[in-house]
Amino acid sequence: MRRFKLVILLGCASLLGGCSTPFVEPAAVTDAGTVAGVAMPLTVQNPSFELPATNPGTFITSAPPSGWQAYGSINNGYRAVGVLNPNTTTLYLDPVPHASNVGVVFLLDNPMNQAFYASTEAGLQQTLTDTLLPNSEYVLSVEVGNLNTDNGPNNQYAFGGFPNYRIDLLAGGQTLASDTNTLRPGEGRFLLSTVKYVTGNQDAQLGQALGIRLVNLNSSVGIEVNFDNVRLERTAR
Ligand SMILES: [Ca+2]
Ligand SMILES: [Ca+2]
Repeated sequence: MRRFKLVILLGCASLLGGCSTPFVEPAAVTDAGTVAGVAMPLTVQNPSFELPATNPGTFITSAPPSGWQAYGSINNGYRAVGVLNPNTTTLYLDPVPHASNVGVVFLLDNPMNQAFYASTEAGLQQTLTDTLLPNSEYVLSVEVGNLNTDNGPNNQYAFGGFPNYRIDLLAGGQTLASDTNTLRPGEGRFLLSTVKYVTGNQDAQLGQALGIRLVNLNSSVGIEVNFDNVRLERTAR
């Protein structure tokens, strides 16, 4: 393949007359060392739920994924969090949004009646090392998945339907902003949720640790919500 070199002509090259020195305003550097107007990713532990690794067509729900904690009533039995690798299965029509695994929040309140739900929300959460800074825009992005019913011979769970979800951006344990179930991914599909929050100089939670919470609302027939590719960016203003 041939490579073309892009030549950028700087300075005065106008044939139409008039020649001036281009002026570029220097970017403002904030107190945190970031450049105003440029989105900077913040560190999220295990944002793609690839830890622990699990083989295609298998899941691990004996403990929260590395870097995440259980939120709400979780017993790692019929109310469980963990990871799933849906590759080689029919659980998803869409590809996994990032790498191999997705995060799992599985809430089955009555194994004898899988259409029953108790509306007791639960999920995954983590506290970040970054703290809430003034004069900043935060954008939290998460892929939300609606697990399909597996028609395989070993399927024992009725994954049809969707139990609804919420995604919270936190600081100091307080909710700053949420996406409360604004999206409805189809069966076997993922959709991208975005949560934004803008700080000024006076926000009560300034200086407190940021947090992310991924919730299965457990408020409709469907048992499981999956999450993937969690990203949080800060743009200084
Ligand atoms: Ca992943
Ligand atoms: Ca479903």
